[in-house]
Amino acid sequence: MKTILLASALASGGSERGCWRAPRALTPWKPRLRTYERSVQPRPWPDQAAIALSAAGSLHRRAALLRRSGGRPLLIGGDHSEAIGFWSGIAAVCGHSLGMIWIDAHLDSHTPASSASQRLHGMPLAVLLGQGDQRWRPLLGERAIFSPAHTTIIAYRSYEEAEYTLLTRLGVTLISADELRRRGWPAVWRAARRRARQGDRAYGVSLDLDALSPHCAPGVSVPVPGGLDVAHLWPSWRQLGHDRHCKGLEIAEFNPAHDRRGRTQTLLRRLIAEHVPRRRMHREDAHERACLLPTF
Ligand SMILES: [Mn+2]
Repeated sequence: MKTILLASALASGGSERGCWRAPRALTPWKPRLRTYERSVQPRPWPDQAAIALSAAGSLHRRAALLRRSGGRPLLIGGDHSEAIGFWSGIAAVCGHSLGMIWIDAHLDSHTPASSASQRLHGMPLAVLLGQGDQRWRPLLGERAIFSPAHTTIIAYRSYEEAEYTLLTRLGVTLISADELRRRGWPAVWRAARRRARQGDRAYGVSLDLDALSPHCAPGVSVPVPGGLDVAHLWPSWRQLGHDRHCKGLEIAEFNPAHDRRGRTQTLLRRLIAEHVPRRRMHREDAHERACLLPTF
C-alpha cells in the first residue's frame, strides 16, 4: 500500500497558532505546491466551531478520497483537532469503527462540559469515541469512529480526572508513561497493535509529537517532561509500512515556533521519509501525492 502525504495547517483548535507553519516541514516533498499560511488566532470552543467543522469536513473528504484510491494517507499537522476530520474520513471508507493506537502526553478526551480551556485539541479523542458535541453528528454519524475496545493510549502523563473517568468507562486501554517505562516499548506496542487489529480490523496510528520526550521533540505547543525516547519508536514506525491493516497515519502538534536547532523538524522529516521516499516524490506529480489544506 502506497503512503500518500496530506498536510494540514490547522491551528484554530490549539493553545497557540504556531502549528500553522508545520507543513513547512514537508518542503522536500512538495517542490511545486503553494503553501497556505494564513491562520486565525486559536479560539476556545465553540467560538471557532464554524471553522473547525468546515476544516474537519475538508479533511474528511480528502482522507476518504485518498483511502478510496487505495493509498494510506499520512497526515502531517496541524493541531490535534485535525484528527476528527481525518480519521472520520478513513472510517467512512472502511465502513466500521477503527482500531486506534493514540500516542500522546495528554488524553485529549475532554468534552465541552469538562474542559477548563475549551481548546478543541484537548477534545478530539472524546469526539472520535462518540462523546463530543452534537454539532459533530452530521459529519461523524451515529457510530463511534474508534472502537473503544480496540483503542490504546500510550505515554500519557498530563490529564484531568474527567478524561480518565470517561475513557475508563468506555473501556479504552490506558498506558501511562510510568507503565510504559516499567513494561518497555516493545511489549506495550505489540499488545496495542494486536488489540487494534483484532478480528482483521482496520486501524490507525496517531502520534502527537508531545508524547516524545521534549529533549527529542522540543517543537510542540504543550511539552510535558518525561515521555517516549524516539529511539524506541523507529522499528515500530517502520513496521507499519508493511501492515495492510494499517489504513492511516497521523503526526500532530508540530509547532516550529518552539523548535530548537531544527531538532523536531529533522525528526518529523525522518518519520515521513520512512514511508515516503523523497526521490519518489520529486519524480512524480506532487499534486497527486501531497495535498496541502488551507486553514482559514
Ligand atoms: Mn494530542
